Amino acid sequence: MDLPIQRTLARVIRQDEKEAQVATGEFSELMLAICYGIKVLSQMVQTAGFKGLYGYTGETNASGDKTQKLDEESHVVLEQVLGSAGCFGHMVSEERDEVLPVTRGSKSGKYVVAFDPLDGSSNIGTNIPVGTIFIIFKRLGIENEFLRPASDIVAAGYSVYGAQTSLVFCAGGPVRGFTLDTSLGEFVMTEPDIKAPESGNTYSVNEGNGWDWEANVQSYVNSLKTHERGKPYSGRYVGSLVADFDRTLKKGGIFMHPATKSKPTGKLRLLYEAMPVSYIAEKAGLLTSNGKQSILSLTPSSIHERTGFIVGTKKEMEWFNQAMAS
Ligand code: AHM
Ligand code: MG
Repeated sequence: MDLPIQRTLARVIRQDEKEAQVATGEFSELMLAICYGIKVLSQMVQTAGFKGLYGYTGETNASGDKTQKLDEESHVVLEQVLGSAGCFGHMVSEERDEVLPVTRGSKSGKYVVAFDPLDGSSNIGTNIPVGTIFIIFKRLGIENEFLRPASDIVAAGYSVYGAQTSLVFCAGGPVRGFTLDTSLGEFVMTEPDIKAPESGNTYSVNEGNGWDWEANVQSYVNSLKTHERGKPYSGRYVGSLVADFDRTLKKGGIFMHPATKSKPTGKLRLLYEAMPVSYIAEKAGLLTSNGKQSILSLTPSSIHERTGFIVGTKKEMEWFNQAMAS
């Protein structure tokens, strides 16, 4: 019997930190705190139906979306778990307008974290995957702690609460994939070094917005659905970034949530949605874009800034970039 103690999350994180020769133990603490929060959220998502956690709170969040009870509860869990971990000096959440100071920790945290506590809100209550996204920077003690270039990212990751709870993260080294063993409450590494394929056969976009796309986006998507580029692509769209991204990472193809004529700044949030998944994407060999340039070449100018977001395997992204240039 293969008992995977060497592949439990705590072991992998500590080993990675040792190998990176920056072993202060602090980074391990921080990742373990995030993973604990993700386990709590996984349990919460699974039991939300009979705990009365579906429905709206009556409030609107920083991005102008109607807040659902599960969005709010997920924020509260992460604020509490990460705030008391002692690693984080400040936090940003999709569910709060302002940067959150951390007052609970006993030490002054050396890192800052931004997160989308529950991504895919429109799918809550329908048994379709949702997830959590996070991005971590070193704390500099400057005023705009979160308006930083991608070169400052220390780690980023996301979880998917679906048929299984999975966690994918990268802390500068390989992109690691873990699966939650619910019987033990332990994340076990199932993919030590995720590498995206070079191409795929699915395209993923909310076609309900097609009327509002720029002409070059329209003709690019049409080209994937016809024989123009070979065999027509299959459509796959979940409507939860974490799930659509996870499929693109592992099976290839292209996912798009482009800016539109009526929403030229796009929908997804740069700091805690597009940037963290782009960090993982580019480490695993995918390419990203906001429609003009790569996501990792952008620096957020405000914490809730929106962006068009396109990510995909090399072949499909080269075609996309050619279509945008024409
Ligand atoms: P959320 O953070 O409020 O859940 O919004 C982000 C979500 C993403 O998960 C997903 O890619 C996108 O919104 C779907 O948008 P749409 O419903 O417009 O297709
Ligand atoms: Mg989101």
